[in-house]
Amino acid sequence: MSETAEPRRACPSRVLRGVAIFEGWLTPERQAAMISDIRGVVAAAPFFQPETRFGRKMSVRMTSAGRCGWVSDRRGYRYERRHPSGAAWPEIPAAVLAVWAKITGLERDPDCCLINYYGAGAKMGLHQDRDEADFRWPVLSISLGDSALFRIGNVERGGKTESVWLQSGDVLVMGGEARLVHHGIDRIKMGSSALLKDGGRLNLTLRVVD
Ligand SMILES: O=C(O)CCC(=O)C(=O)O
Ligand SMILES: [Mn+2]
Repeated sequence: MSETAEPRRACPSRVLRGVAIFEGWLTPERQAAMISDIRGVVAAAPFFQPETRFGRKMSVRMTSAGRCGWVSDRRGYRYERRHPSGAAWPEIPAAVLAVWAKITGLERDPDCCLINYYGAGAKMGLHQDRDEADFRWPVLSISLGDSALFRIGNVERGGKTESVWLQSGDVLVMGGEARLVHHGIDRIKMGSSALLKDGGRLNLTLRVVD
């Protein structure tokens, strides 16, 4: 029997501009269990509303789990070892790490699970994820709750873009050639899912940071 060094990765149901989408990866039961895990994280590390370096409030609310968390304020974007309250970030829930391991096939766990909450009117402009040290590691994101219109551009700035609706339970991976692709969330279809009691969307973004 031959051994291969290639990790065993799962197969996406759709690939758009190199971005792999695993539609309906999480069953409704696993989504509900994950929401309760995330409630535990948020109880220890409450959501905060980040500001850009120019002092503009972002429309999403954020918190993190893991060895470090992503923050943004007038000092700029960066990873920090502690929540703005000074508390350590809670651990990344095991069920979230299991999605990373199964889909990426990697043995190394991510350092950060950024948790974004989108309420009515929240969105995220086109950007690249580039605050990490090594872009050979993929970025994996999980969608929970109301559907979101995800826009995918190019690695370079500008050019044509394409959009896809992400539904609750979908998982998306930006890796390889698509690791530095520009992406953003244009809008949320409020009320499209009953998963979150008060509506809106949670996005969990897993990254290896250093
Ligand atoms: O909400 C999403 O699906 C994307 C979030 C994102 O791109 C980020 O936090 O960097
Ligand atoms: Mn991003």
